[in-house]
Amino acid sequence: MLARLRNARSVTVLTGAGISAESGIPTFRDALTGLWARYRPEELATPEAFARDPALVWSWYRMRREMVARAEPNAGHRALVALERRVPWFTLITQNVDGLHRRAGSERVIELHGSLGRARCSREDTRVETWDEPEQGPPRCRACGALLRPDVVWFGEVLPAEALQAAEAAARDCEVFLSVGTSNLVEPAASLPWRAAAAGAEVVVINPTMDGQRAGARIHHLVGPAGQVLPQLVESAWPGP
Ligand code: BV8
Repeated sequence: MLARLRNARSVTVLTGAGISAESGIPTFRDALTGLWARYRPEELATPEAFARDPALVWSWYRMRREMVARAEPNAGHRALVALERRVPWFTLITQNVDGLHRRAGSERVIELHGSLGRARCSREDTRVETWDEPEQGPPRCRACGALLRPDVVWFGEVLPAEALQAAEAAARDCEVFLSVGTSNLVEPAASLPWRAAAAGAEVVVINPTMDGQRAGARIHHLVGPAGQVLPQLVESAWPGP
């Protein structure tokens, strides 16, 4: 498999919550703990949940934002920064909203599902980078007074068209596609690896478990945590100077 990857010049990577697991961020489907134990993420990450109880949904995102602020990128994030600097055509597509790829130094990042670090007006859709955190419930838009909401894509919401088109093109046009730390359950991101394989790319799936992962021609599985497997793979297939 390595021979086919060695020195490939166009690489696309898709990451999911698993790449941040070794930074101490629970994955999306890890059972929520503490006061969140009684909720399922799919129930909270929806426009209906925010309409029903904006204070509850906003405090879930505030808790996650505070958790991410205490976390650091790990060796898996850093290996992708090194890879970006070693191949001429590189695209990193992430489903994650924790911003750890950019904090690690990745530049060409497509945030398919938005970012915890930003908010947007629930009426005007204008993006907001900073806000005064109220004691209770979401802050309000300084321009129109409507509630601010997290700048993420909820279940049932369409993905930003430009980001999705760029991600689909990067899956179609690459020689190698790495799928790292995702259960591949959430569409339309979940189809990207198989679109790459159908277009002729070598696909490498990196995950400690291969439950639910597809097999097939040109699809290779590397079983293990991203923080260990990714640095080894990058150094073997795209050795540094
Ligand atoms: C849409 C932001 C049009 C919010 C998220 C087609 C078929 C079926 C369903 C649908 C479909 N089209 C649309 C849907 C509905 C829905 C969907 O896919 N539902 C699923 C549950 C079936 N999709 C949508 O609604 C999307 N919108 O398509 O609009 C439309 C709308 C309605 C109907 C039709 C069309 C919007 C989806 C975006 C949702 N927002 N996040 C927030 O974060 O709060 S998705 C959320 O799940 C996160 O972003 C997360 O990244 C993502 C995917 O989860 P994973 O990242 O894979 O995380 P998970 O916990 O599942 O897995 C972790 C993996 O890591 C595991 O495999 C584990 O083994 C591994 N791991 C653990 N440790 C490590 C590790 N790997 C490596 N190293 C380790 N150390």
